[in-house]
Formats: sequence, C-alpha cells, structure tokens
Amino acid sequence: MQKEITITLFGEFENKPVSAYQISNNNGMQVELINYGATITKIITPDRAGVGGNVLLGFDSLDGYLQNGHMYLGSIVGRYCNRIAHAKFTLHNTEYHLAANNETACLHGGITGFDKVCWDAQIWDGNRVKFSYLSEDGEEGFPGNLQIEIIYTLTDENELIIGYSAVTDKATPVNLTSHGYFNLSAFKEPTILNHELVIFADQYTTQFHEPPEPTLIASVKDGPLDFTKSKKIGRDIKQLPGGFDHNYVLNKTGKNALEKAAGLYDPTSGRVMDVFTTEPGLQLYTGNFIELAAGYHADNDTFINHAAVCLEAQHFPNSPNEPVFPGTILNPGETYQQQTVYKFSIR
Ligand code: G6D
Repeated sequence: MQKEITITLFGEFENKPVSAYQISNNNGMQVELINYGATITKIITPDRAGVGGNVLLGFDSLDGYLQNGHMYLGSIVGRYCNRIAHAKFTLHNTEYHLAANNETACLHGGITGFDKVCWDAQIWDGNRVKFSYLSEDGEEGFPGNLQIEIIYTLTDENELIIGYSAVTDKATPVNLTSHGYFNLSAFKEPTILNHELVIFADQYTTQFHEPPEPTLIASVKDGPLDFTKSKKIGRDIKQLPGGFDHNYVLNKTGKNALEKAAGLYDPTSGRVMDVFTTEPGLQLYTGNFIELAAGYHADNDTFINHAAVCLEAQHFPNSPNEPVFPGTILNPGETYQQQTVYKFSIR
C-alpha cells in the first residue's frame, strides 16, 4: 500500500515558496526532494542492522544550498552539466558563447544553471514527484526554449529512479545529471576513503584543462583511475591532484541501454549503492573542495574533504565540440530521454 507524500515548507526563493517532498516506501527508505534545483536533500536507507541513516550530503534549510551553490549538492545540473571548453560551441554555423565560470570553460550550465532555479512540482500516486522547468531561448547563452521534466520514483525495491525528458523548439546541446554526494556510512565515517568502488569502464575522457585538446579517450588499465575491479577509493587517491574528478567511458552493450555503471559499498554499515544508467558516461568526483564550503550539516558540524563521493551519470564533457563523442544535440521534434537508477541494499 503506497504511503502518502508529505509536503512541508522548506524556505522561500525570490519570493516563491520552496517546498520539501518526503517520499517513503514500504522497505525502510525515505527520500526528500525540494523544488529548488529539483534537488534531492535526503536519502534515508537502512544499514545491515536495519537502522536508517541519511547517506546524502545536504542541508536542513534552503540557506545551506544558497550559501554553497558551488557544490551543486543533490541538484539537477544543466542545461549542459560538466564542462564545455572555451565556453563556446558552434551549431548550424552559429557560434554560441556561454559563461566562462570555471577557468575558461563553462561548467554546469553557467552562472545560473538548473540547480539554481525553482522548478514546478507535481506529486503522483504516493511514490513519485515530477519537476518541470522551461529554460528559455538564450538562457545562459543556449539556443531554444527547452521544456524539461524530471521524475523521481522511489520503489519498494529501494531504487531511486530518476527519469529525464526534454523537448526543444530549436537545436541545442542538452546534458543533464543529478549531483548527489553520497557517504553510505551515513557520515559515521568522516570520509568515503574506506568505501569500496567498482566502475564498469575500461576508458575515461582525459580531463581537459586548456590545452591539450582535443579531449581524448584513454585507458584506465592498471592506473589510479582503474576501478574495473572493486578497490577502496582511498587506495590510489593520493596519485591525483586533489582527488578523483574524472569522466568515465562506460562499457555499454547497447546505445541508451539501462546498464550497471558502478557499485559502491561501505564495509562499516554494510550499505550498497548500485548505479544503473542509460548514459554513456559517469563522472567520479570525490568531494575534493568540500573543506572550502565551510558548510554545516545537521549530523555533522562541518564538512571535510572527501566526506562524500559523486557518481554522476551523464554524457562526456565538451561533446558539442568533440564530433567523435556521443551526440548531445537535441533537435525540434525529438525527445531527450535518459534514466539513472540508484539502488540501495545491504551486504
Ligand atoms: C568542481 O571539478 C569539480 C566538478 O566536477 C564538480 O561538479 C564541482 O566542483 C562541484 O568544479
């Protein structure tokens, strides 16, 4: 029997109410969402002793999100998540210029991306919330009026399913993701360095920091980025300046097939999170700048670096400028559709 979704006031943004939507299932899980940034603010799931804990980094008030917007905590990120080199792209012989908000690149849709706007919300049959947003032609420099819908579904199999769809009246790049920061110990472990991770990817796209270009596809084999066999996140992290912040090329058997991308396990709590997606790529980001956030959290007094890990399913960075990468251009008459599933269990 479906439980009712509860709605509470979470704050106010630009004189509009921001509401929190709590979805509970019949198997010990609870998810909280807010319409600011179509953001996941809490994911409560049981450990091997059956004790529930919040495994998602977030805030209990809107202020926390407004003060730490540079972290994109739990939010939907777009119109184009990750980076576009030189903050520009050419489409149908027109050059489009975006905000260079990350060195000379455009990151996460520019200055006011989808994580920093209020979405319309609609609740459905007890376990589903739909967020909608119209990104107008020219918003952050992108062409076309883009109507986006995000549907969050919490199943009794402890899956949080994120369904993405969008239509446009003019050709435009679209690359959306959910930017959750996870710590499966429910932050009883101060960092995720002891979490074990497997990523089903033999290759990654080289991180472009101008130059070298073009962005290349390289093998992870036997290097610090190799997660083809499960290993502790902390084992090789010191070999990477700051930590992991890399986009993996997932081993896909079929274009747009919903397939397993990664598995995360916390030996302390026994919690497991498996990630399935239709996307070709996955960004591994180990919360390398959290200390700068000087944030606060209901359960913790401060964040520390590597307090949580992001596994963001998406297309590759800079795809509008890399013709060999899977395409991200949505044309009028087409429907952008992607799905990512975060499935929680215990071991
Ligand atoms: C940093 O490079 C990282 C991004 O990948 C991440 O999304 C952001 O911090 C929160 O810019």
